[in-house]
Amino acid sequence: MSKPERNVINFEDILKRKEKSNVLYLNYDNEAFMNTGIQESGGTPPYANTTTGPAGEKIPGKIGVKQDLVTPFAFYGTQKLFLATTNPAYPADFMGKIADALKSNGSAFIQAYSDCMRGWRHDAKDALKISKLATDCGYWPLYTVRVEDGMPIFSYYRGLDIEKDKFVEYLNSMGRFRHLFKPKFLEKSIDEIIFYAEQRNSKLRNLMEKFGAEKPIDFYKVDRKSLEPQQHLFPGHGLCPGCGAGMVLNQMATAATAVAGNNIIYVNNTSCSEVSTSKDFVTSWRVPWVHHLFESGATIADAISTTKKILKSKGLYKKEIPYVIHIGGDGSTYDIGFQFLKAALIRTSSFVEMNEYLAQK
Ligand SMILES: Cc1ncc(C[n+]2csc(CCOP(=O)(O)OP(=O)(O)O)c2C)c(N)n1
Repeated sequence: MSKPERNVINFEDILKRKEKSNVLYLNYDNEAFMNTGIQESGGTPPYANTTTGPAGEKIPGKIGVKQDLVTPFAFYGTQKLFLATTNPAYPADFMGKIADALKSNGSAFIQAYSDCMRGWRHDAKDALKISKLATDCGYWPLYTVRVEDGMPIFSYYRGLDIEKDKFVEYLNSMGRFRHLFKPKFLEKSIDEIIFYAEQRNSKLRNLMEKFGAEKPIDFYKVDRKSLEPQQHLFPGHGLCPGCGAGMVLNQMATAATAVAGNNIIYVNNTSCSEVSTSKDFVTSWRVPWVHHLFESGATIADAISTTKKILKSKGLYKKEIPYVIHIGGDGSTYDIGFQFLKAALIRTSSFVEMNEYLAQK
């Protein structure tokens, strides 16, 4: 079989594109409702220990699967959509995808792996090592779906192969899975977690075969030394040391600064990223930022973007339409805010695009 071809995407070339997203919805997935005390969410992996699904004699942690959030969005019939998974341990891929998403018409949804040393129970210094292992062992594959004229096109960067030794090392590196290793080695439970990841990856491979891009491997080329430091957040924040959400926000803002300068508005659901950047009425944000409800931030992001376009089409708004990024944790994305997110995503990647007055031209 011939080697799959690489689609090399230069960061500089993305910046030159005329296209522009309506809203980029960014989920940072730390796999539980963290800021309220590590409660299980739809993003929690099987057998992980949380405060609402505590591992003990009765149950071995979460009973249930980690839901697939990204691929179903490809089949809602939207017209123009950019979907991707990212991991801040792979910054070129991460920042390339943020820029690509912001510079694609329609809307975008990105799900970012987001380590949580407190909730996952490991030392802060291990955050990056664990994040990298997540993709390298096949737990967190990095892939992209570009919906063009209603049809999904799948591509990937890495992480589609399960490496069993690395997978076991990954699980063993976090206290949330310690009960699978001590006092007894629960091989069957560990194998089950790996089996669910294998199933998910095999579904992805099938989708790539059916709906694959001509050059299936996306490779973002980013000259990181030439990138300006991000301008959207002040250095101070109240996140935990080594917090994955901090890495996510930093890389997101670096790419977004390169694309948008300061012409950007952020909407932030209640979450760690929100409470830690708006402490005691002092905001860490240097650009317009709106905190909205846990459930309805996505609707607000859509409303801001669409309202600006309506005003512009009526000649009542003279400036350039701002970029809009909506940020939510997994609790608000998988669970409580899901219906709002789904509806906003479909509106901004279908109805807005089908409206000749509002579509990005
Ligand atoms: C409807 C509703 N239910 C519960 C809450 C309380 N609450 C605020 S943030 C939060 C957890 C958020 O979890 P997640 O979205 O995963 O973000 P993280 O804290 O992990 O960053 C909860 C339960 C709320 N604000 N609104």
